[in-house]
Order: sequence, then structure tokens, then C-alpha cells
Amino acid sequence: MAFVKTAFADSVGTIAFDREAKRNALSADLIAETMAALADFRARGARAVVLRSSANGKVWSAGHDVDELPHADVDPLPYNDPLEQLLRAVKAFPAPVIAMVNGSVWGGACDLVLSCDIVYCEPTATFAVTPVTLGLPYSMSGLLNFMSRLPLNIVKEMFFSAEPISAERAEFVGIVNRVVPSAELEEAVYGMARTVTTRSGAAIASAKETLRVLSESAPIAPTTFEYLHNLRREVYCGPDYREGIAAFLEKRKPRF
Ligand code: LCV
Repeated sequence: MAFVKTAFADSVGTIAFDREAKRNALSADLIAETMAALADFRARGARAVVLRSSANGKVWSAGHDVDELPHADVDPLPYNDPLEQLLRAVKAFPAPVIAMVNGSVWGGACDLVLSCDIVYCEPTATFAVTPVTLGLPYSMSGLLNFMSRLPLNIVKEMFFSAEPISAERAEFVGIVNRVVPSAELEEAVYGMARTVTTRSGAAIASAKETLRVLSESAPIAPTTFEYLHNLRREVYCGPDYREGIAAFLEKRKPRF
């Protein structure tokens, strides 16, 4: 594997992002390797999976690989987008996926953390969701994912400001289960993983899938879906998205 490191011991799988040069930006290649590791762990009957960064660096993940986003006039987060596929794979994995976060988390990587079942981080971790810095209309499933985890005013603060949330505040609002001193983070995460492996995997899998279905059940009429999709289409076909992507690629601040 070129972009992730994996390990499997005592029924616990580990996937560690290993693309430091691009701050673990979630490219299609990195995601393909992550998905392959999840499939392998599923085949081996993993009872828990830990998702982490291989380097204890400043950045856990910089989010979607912006170089792989369309420049204009195309939905940037379609159903089959690699990152969208990864979020669904994590939520559908039949055992707990535990996020071990050190450093800053950005954009779609924040959605990935919130798609995990349990989240631990160290005290300097931060969490930011950043589509409004790109003029990007976030996906409905992504917004619902945040809504099912956080109070609406916190979701709005995160999405409207794109400002990072500190580890201390992330624990207070519920983004993370526990903030743990760096030196104890690994033991806390793998201790939880070990505990989970002593419980009924079948009962956990059914509870996880039930919670997934119920938390995603937002019945809307087809015309309502079309209305919401049109709201997004007007944005990704509009000037802000074109300017946001261009500014990122030109390494300058966007002018909205
Ligand atoms: C590609 C990157 C990236 C990157 N993609 O290092 O949530 S949504 O809707 O917005 C969704 C679509 C999404 O997730 O979009 C991506 C949102 N992510 C961000 O806005 C974070 C963008 N990155 C940064 O702010 C900085 O890179 C951080 C703060 C993560 C790290 O800063 P640092 O100074 O340590 P550099 O910025 O120098 O980045 C190192 C290399 O990684 C590339 C960046 O272009 C640079 O590449 P080169 O060395 O080739 O110039 N890089 C960083 N993030 N998301 N490439």
C-alpha cells in the first residue's frame, strides 16, 4: 500500500493514513486502499477497526483531495464520489470503527470522523468543516450526518464559519467521545477496541446497523429532494464554487 499502513491483531484492524506530503488529503487512491483494507478486515472477522494517521503530525487529514474536485458546473460530491463511498463503507462496517485523532481535521475528513462510531482525540486536535471556503454546496447526506450527531446551532456554526473547533469544545459539543493526553491516546483507543471485542459482535453489528438506518431516515418527497438538489446545483454551477476552487488551486484567498 502506498498511501495507508495497515495492521491486524487480536481481531482489531488498524488503518493509518500515510500521505504526509499532502497532509493525508483523501485522494481516490488513498481511499481505494482504505476500502480494500476494510474489505480485508471484514473477511477476517474484525471485531473493531481503528482509523488513524501514521504520523503523529500536525494534520490528521486535510480532507477531500481538492486537486480531484471538478473546477466548475459539476456536482463536486456526487453519490459515487470516492470519499462519499468511504463514508458509507465506514457506517456500514459490521463492527465499531474507532477514530484516533491527532492533529487537525479538515472538511470531508471531519465528515469521516463523524461517520466513525467512537472518536478519541488528543488535546491539540481541531475539527473544521470547510465547504464555504470553497463555495462548495455540501451533500445532503453529509449535512444529515452532522445533524444526527450535533445540535443544529453547532452544525450551523461549523458550516457557516468553517472555523476549527478545539478538542476541548469538540468534547463538550459531542464531536468526540473523549479527549485523552497524547501519551495515553493509543492505550485509550485500543483499550476500547479490546473491550468491544469481548462483547457480542452480532449484537453490536445489529445495533450499529439499526442506528445507521434510523439516523439516516429522513423521509422526503421526491419533489423535496429535487428542490434541495436544485439548491445545490445553483451553487456548484455558480460563480462562488468556480472562484473557491480557483483560489485554492492558485493558493490565494477567495473573493466571494
Ligand atoms: C489537496 C492538499 C490539501 C487538500 N487537497 O501544509 O469539506 S469540503 O466540502 O470543503 C470538501 C470538499 C473538502 O474536504 O475539501 C478540502 C477541505 N480541506 C481544506 O480546506 C484544508 C486545506 N489544507 C490546508 O488548509 C493546509 O494544507 C493544512 C492546514 C491542512 C496544512 O497546512 P500546512 O502548511 O502544514 P500545506 O498547506 O503547505 O500543504 C502541504 C501540501 O499538501 C497539499 C498542499 O497543496 C501542499 O501541496 P504542495 O506541497 O504540492 O504545494 N494539500 C493540503 N491540503 N485538501 N492537496
